[in-house]
Amino acid sequence: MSRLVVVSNRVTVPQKSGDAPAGGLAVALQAALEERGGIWMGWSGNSSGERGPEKLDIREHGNITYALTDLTDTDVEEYYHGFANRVLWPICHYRLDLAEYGRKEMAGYFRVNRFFAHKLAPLLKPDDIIWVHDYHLIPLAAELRQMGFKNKIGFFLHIPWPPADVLFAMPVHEQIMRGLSQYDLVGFQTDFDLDNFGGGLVREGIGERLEGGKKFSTYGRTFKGGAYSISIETKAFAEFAVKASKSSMVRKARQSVEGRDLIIGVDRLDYSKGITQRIDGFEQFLKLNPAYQNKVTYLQVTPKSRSEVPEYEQMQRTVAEQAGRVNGALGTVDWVPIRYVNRSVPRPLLAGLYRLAKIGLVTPLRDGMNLVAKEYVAAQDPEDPGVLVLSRFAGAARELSGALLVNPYDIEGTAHAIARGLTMSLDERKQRWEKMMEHLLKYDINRWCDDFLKDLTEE
Ligand code: GDG
Repeated sequence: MSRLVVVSNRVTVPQKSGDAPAGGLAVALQAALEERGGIWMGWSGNSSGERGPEKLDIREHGNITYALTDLTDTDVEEYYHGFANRVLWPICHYRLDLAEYGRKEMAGYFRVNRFFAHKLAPLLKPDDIIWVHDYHLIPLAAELRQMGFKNKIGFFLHIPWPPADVLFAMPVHEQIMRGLSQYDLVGFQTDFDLDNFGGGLVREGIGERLEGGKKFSTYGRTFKGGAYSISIETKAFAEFAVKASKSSMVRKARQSVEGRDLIIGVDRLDYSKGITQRIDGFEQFLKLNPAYQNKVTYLQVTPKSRSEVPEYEQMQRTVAEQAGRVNGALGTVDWVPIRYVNRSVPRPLLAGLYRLAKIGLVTPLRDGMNLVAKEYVAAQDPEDPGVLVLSRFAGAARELSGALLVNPYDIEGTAHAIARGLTMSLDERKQRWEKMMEHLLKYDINRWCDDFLKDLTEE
C-alpha cells in the first residue's frame, strides 16, 4: 500500500495527555493517518519573525511523521489572516460582504503555497499518494506539478463551495479554479457543493461536467470530483461518552444545572456558526414559553478562534454582550439562562455534556459539514436520547434526517424547534436517533477516508 502524505495548513502534533485538539480537521485526520501510516506536513502555527524559517521540524509519533514549518510574519499576515481567512473563508461561506480582497494578500497566498511545495518535495517518493486539505492550499498541486511531480494528488475542501454568482465575485477566481484543475480528485463535503462547482464551470463556459458530474474537464485537464461527507469515529466516540458521563467532572456539571433541562451549543467563535441568531432563538423560546423559565439552561461552549482577524475580535464582544443582556433581562437570583464559556473545554467533559443535554443546538448559517452535530448524536443514551436541532445549511443536514431541521435566520422557527424538542415523546426521540446513529455507524471517519482514497487511487 502506498504511503499517505497529508498536507494541511495546521498540523497539530498529539499532546502527551492524549486529549484530542479542538478543530474538526485535526480530530478527523489524526484517526485517518494513524491507521495507514505516513507524513503530515504543514505550518507549525509559529512565526519565524521577518527571517525565513529554518529547516523542517520533523517529529515521529507512532505511524505518523509530522513535518512542521514556521512562516514569516509577513506570510502569516498575507497568506493566513489575509487571503485564506479574509477572502476565501467568507466567500466560501457566502459572505461577500465580509470578503476583503487585496493584491498583496493574494500574492502572499500563492507565495506560501509555492514555499510549502518546495519544503514538501524532498520528502516525497514517486508512489506516494498526496492528500491536500482545505482552502489554504488550493494552489499546492499546481506548484508540485510545475516541479515535475506526477503523483496522485487529491484535494478535500472542508468548507462549503459557493454557487457561481458568489464565487465569481472574487477577483482571483480563475487562478483558484485553475489550481483545483491540477488535482486528480477534488472532494467536497456534500452533493450541493459538488453541484455548485460543476454548475459554475458549465455556466461560466470554462469547463464541462462528464460522467454525470463525477468528472470535470477544464483548463486542459480532466479530473474526478466527488462528495465525501466527513464524519467522526462514531463507535469510539459513543463509548467515550458513556465513560465520560461517569466522571466526576460531568457529575459536577450535572449538579450545577440542578435538575433543569440542558441545551448545548458548541462552536468555534465564528460568524458562520450563527451563534448570535441562536441566542436570539433561545431568548424567543423563553419568551414564547414562559413555563420553561428557570427550567432550562442553555450552555454555549465557544473557544476563541482567529482573534487576530477584526471580524472575530468584534464578534467575541458581541456574543458576550448578547448573552449578558439575555441573562440580565430574563435571569433570576437563582437562575442563569445562558452559560457562556468562551474557551475550550476538555474533550471528556464535552462528550459527557453532549450526553447530558436534552437538545443539541447546531444552527450554523453555513457550514461545510459540522462534526459537533455528529458527535452529539453519537454521545446519546440509546434509552433516552436527546434531540438534535440542526440548521438546514450545515452539510450534516444532508445526512441527519432524524434531526429537527431549522432555518437559522428564522428566529421563531428555532424557538419552536427548541420547544418541540423539549416536549418530544420518548418514542419519537428514539426513532429519530436510531435512524441517525445507524447512518453514522456506517458512514464514519474511516468510511470517509476509504471512499476518498479509493476514488483517488482507482483509475
Ligand atoms: C471545519 C468546517 C467541518 C469545539 N469546541 C471544543 C471542541 N470542539 C471540537 C468539536 C469538533 C470540532 O471541534 C469542530 O468541528 P466542526 O466540524 O463543528 O467545525 P470547524 O472547526 O469549523 O471545522 C466544518 C470540519 O472542518 C471538518 O471537515 O465539519 O464544516 O468548518 O470535533 O468537538 N473540542 C474540545 N473542546 C472544545 O471546547 N475538546
